[in-house]
Amino acid sequence: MKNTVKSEALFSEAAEIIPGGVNSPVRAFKSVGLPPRFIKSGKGCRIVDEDGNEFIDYVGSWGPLILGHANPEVLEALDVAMRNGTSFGAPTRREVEMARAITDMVPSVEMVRLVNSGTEAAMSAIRLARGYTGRDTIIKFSGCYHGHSDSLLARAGSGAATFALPDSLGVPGSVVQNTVVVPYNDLQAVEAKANECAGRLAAVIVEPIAGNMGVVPPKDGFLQGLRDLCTRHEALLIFDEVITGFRVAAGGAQELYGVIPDLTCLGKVLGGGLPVAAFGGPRSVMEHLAPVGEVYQAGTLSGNPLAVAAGLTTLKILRRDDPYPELERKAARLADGIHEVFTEKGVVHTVNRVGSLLSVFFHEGPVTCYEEASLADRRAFSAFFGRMLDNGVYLAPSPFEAWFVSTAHSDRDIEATLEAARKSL
Ligand code: KE4
Repeated sequence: MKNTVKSEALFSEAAEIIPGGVNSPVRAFKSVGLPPRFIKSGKGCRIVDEDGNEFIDYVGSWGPLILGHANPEVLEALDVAMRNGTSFGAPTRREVEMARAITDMVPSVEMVRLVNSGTEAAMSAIRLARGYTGRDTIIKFSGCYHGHSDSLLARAGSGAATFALPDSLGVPGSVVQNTVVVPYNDLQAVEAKANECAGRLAAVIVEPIAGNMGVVPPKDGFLQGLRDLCTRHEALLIFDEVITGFRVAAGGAQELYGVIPDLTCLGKVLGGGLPVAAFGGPRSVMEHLAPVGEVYQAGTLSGNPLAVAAGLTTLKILRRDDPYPELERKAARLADGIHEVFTEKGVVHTVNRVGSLLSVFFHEGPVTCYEEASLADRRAFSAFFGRMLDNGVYLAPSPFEAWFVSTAHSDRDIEATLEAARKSL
């Protein structure tokens, strides 16, 4: 058991003045039943907590740090940018460069609007889709998370009911009655609901590779099926690529699978660890946004010069170095090694992986939707998580999250992780 004195003292002080002691619930380690570690610093693929414990980090700020912590080029870009001021509330050259980089890299994006979080990106994309189509109903998938805007905090309604139920207190039933929730990877279910909503369907929003129920890849034909369905219904297909964008390929899942959505939400890697997110698509749709069109959306710090400097440098490095083959090789080694160790120890498990995104389920599998992911053994996961922490590996503190491999994870780090897994099991 590592020394956690300072983290625990900070946690009890924080809990008096910040709800749950954290500024985002998943950080509280509630689902693993441990006090969270307060992180002091990060460098490369490693982080150090307030008690001086060092960990190999697979959270990477929940996805943004594809280049690892404190990447020297990103820090240099921030240093230069901040000396010219931190924010103007006016257009800047760098925002044009960022928009150009996004439209060059993401196949479906001709025009893009920067925002500050994935929540804003998804919320705004939904409003744009409703404004563009003049329709209200949206379809989302159980186990997919698109941030915490009201109409997306919805869970499947009971039985055959078409409308969804709120997935949080404070969300009026009236708001989510235009949201339909269906199981991921179930094309028949989507077809049936879409036919029920015919003429009222504004959009289908999907994580093209699910990352919020653990990693769940799309079944063959699922994404293309959604594409065809939306075209038939004259509804917009929205890919929430906040996790997958620039992560599984330079052009995200839409490049990897060759399926073109109408709108794309981006974030995480886009900001390189600072708050940048975005949504974009064809000019014909995006021009419905204020101040050109009638769909309102705004943000004081959208396109912030420091955040954009970090994000733009991250994108430039990804385009210059093309790290994807290396990320694939290292993440494959990690996934295969985990499979070997779990099999050696006789522990029931399934490993799902796409590129440098992976998850381990304490479940025999296959895991193709939330209903299956939720059958995994949470106690076993919690025990494994705690032992890995003791053995110097910092995993996402939830069985419904992804492990992220970065360019900063060396082969030695991967082997050390596998050794830690062997000891932990
Ligand atoms: P943010 O508002 O947290 O920046 O992004 C929301 C969001 C949108 N879309 C997808 C696919 C996402 O994964 C997220 C946020 N992901 C969570 C965990 N996977 C971030 C961690 C947290 O909530 O603290």
